[in-house]
Amino acid sequence: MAGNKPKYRTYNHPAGGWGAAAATAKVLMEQSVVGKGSRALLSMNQPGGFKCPSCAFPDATCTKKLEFCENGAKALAHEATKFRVTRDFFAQHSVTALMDQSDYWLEMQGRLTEPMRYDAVTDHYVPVSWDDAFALIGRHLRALDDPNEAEFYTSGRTANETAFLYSIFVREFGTNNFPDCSNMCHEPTSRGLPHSIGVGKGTVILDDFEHAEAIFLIGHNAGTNAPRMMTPLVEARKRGVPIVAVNPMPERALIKFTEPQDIVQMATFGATEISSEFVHIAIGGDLAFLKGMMKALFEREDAGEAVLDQAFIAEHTAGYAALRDDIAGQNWDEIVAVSGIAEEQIRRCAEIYIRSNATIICYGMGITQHQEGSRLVQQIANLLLLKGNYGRPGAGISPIRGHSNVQGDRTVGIDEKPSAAYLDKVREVFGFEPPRTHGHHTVESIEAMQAGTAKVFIGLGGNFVRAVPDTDRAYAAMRKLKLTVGIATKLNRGHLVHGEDALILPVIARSERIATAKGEQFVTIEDSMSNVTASRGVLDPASEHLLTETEIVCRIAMATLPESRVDWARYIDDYDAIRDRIAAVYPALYEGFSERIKAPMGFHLDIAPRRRVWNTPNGKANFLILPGLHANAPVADLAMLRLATVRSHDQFNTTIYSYNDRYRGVYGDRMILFMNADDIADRGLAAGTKVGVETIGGDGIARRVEGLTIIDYPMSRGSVAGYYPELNPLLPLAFYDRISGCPAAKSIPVRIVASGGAE
Ligand SMILES: Nc1nc2c(c(=O)[nH]1)N[C@H]1C(S)=C(S)[C@@H](COP(=O)(O)OP(=O)(O)OC[C@H]3O[C@@H](n4cnc5c(=O)[nH]c(N)nc54)[C@H](O)[C@@H]3O)O[C@H]1N2
Ligand SMILES: Nc1nc2c(c(=O)[nH]1)N[C@H]1C(S)=C(S)[C@@H](COP(=O)(O)OP(=O)(O)OC[C@H]3O[C@@H](n4cnc5c(=O)[nH]c(N)nc54)[C@H](O)[C@@H]3O)O[C@H]1N2
Ligand SMILES: [Mo]
Repeated sequence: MAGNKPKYRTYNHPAGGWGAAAATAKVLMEQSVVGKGSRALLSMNQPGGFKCPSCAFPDATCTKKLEFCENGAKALAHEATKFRVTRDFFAQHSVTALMDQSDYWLEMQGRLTEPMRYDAVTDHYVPVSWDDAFALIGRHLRALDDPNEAEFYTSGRTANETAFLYSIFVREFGTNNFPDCSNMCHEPTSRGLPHSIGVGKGTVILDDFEHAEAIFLIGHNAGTNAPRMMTPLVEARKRGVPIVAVNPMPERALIKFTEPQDIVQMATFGATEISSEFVHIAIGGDLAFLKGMMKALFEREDAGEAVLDQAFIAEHTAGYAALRDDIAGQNWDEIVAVSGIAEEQIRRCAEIYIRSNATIICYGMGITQHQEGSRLVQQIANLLLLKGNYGRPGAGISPIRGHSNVQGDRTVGIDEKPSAAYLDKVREVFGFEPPRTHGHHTVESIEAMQAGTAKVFIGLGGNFVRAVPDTDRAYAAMRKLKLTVGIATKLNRGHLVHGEDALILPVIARSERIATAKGEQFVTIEDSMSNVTASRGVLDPASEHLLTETEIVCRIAMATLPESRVDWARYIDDYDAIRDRIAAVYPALYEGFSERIKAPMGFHLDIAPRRRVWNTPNGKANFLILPGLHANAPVADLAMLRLATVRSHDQFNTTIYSYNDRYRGVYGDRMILFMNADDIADRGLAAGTKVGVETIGGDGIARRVEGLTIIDYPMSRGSVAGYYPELNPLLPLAFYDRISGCPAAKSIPVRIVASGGAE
């Protein structure tokens, strides 16, 4: 535990401001990189520099002043840290002993420095040469009866060049098993939206925020998870643009924000009010809320007002009548009961939407991580279609993605369900026959491990076992494997919950220089708004023994496929050659890649709906229906609460930077249950009490987390929240969206139990 006695208090200040500046200075000091880190920060998101390793929100360099982001600085400081995990460290600590340490402690040990192999006799990781490590992987993979017995995970920090080669290697090896962090994240966007508008990506660009007349923020916490987004939001508010925030937690930055860049605001302790309308939704209530808004629109249209864009609907869409019938079948009482929002407020939100000629709807994990995540995303698409909010400045749908290159990885081939057209292209460009049967997403890969049909797991970045649902069962599944490989910058739990053989392969990080026989190389990434930009590290690698992710992928391929058709050795050194292959496989998007990437701001990938072109089977944008008002299976249990697992202000996914969550007023503790005062009182409980939480899973498996301190917090009624990944043991693996495979990490039905046992 990081220090002092836990404290919980209300945070009354605006988000951002001096608190953010102080937090940045603190993290640079903690990681002992004040000089180095500050210099590197000056190159972050600047032309000729590297892209921030934190979130995927675009930046507006060149046109705007230096962007300041506290959480980008934390990600960088932890990457540039002076601390090191060496062979001596592994000699000192057995794997069993390391398992007893917290995720925070593991992270704080610093950067991995050389390849390590698990030695079962001593239960320690021991040094291994790179050649031996690759040979071991090659041996395991070649020994499999079927290539589908291997699972190839990718986390979204991997750059386009590496991800592309990885996807080619895995397909030449013979499988489409690509569990991916995106499977747990914005997969409902990638799989749900194409049915609606023909593309699984957002349709807005940063400029659109300057033309929007209304902005909706549904189920995401921008101040913490996409802080650079606060700049366009503050600017929009200053122009008087209404902002509607829909969230079960009144997140601080959605209420009030001080821009650290704004010298006057900083000096005067001023702040901008962010949301003009805060919709305190019940967890899982968004479907009812969205349908309520649509109902209000239809009622006004029926009353003779021209609130919908009928010309757009007639020319561009299909399914309007069916949507209208579905919405007509919902009644206001139920909409109010399920959403937890008064009819009057829903109508007010509809009014904001009606008056706006250009609306952007942004959304995050509060929408996607439900059992019907994909179809929820489609309801947002419906609402926008009703007023023609595509292909017009200031309007569109804007998923706020997670990892900095999670969208790019998908674009360049990390896809367990590849299209036939893409596979044909791979065959044409590389000359091998890629497998046609679809592979595993994240949940299916765990099922395969449980069933014993998966034997090898390779993790290109990330912390798979900590990120997935049903922690206890995931650990057991992982331990059945013959080989686990973690390609990583930092030690994490995924390296400790391992197979019979295990390797840790340390890599050069985003902020570090890549020098090859062909000179200095750069990589590219695609942000949340489909901009492709170059990223050039500026720091020296954390250790002389590190390899680039690209070299690791190429050498695994060379060790596994001696007869390969692909010129792996060439790609180790020459990233332009990789980009040429990307352009050959994706000519429509990436034609002339190596030239176009030379522009200081990179280039934008075509998003057809911006031109009102719909790449759907019927050539139209489609209104799609999710019947009823519930995006989750209903549960008949009066004691039930709906749980959302969320990120604190001091973590990056499974990486814990500290035990504080400043904007929510929590210091020194992560074993927390945020709960509404009335829900606490109803159960005869009190704030500060330690309780257990148990999932109402319906499958006879007891899932329980003990020792959570109740915090009296302005949650919506019936909704509770706590931190990811500590609460992942409560998430049943079977609760996932069937369209996308995305596990539900929100809206988990739970009940409170006295710590230690009975109700
Ligand atoms: N600093 C930092 N930045 C990050 C990350 C990080 O961990 N740290 N992670 C990155 C990644 S991979 C991702 S995917 C993004 C995640 O960014 P977010 O999408 O903001 O993710 P969460 O922290 O899960 O927060 C979800 C929000 O949804 C709300 N919510 C919960 N349930 C519901 C619901 O039923 N309805 C509605 N309307 N809202 C709900 C919660 O109160 C919370 O405000 O951030 C990325 N950026
Ligand atoms: N309960 C619950 N579970 C969730 C979520 C939730 O909201 N609630 N969110 C889900 C979401 S949105 C996501 S995206 C996943 C995240 O799942 P992952 O992407 O698997 O997890 P991370 O914590 O981002 O991975 C951190 C590790 O990545 C490695 N790493 C960091 N930088 C690099 C690099 O440059 N190269 C390489 N090779 N490795 C690097 C480090 O070793 C670090 O320990 O978790 C999901 N799980
Ligand atoms: Mo994510």
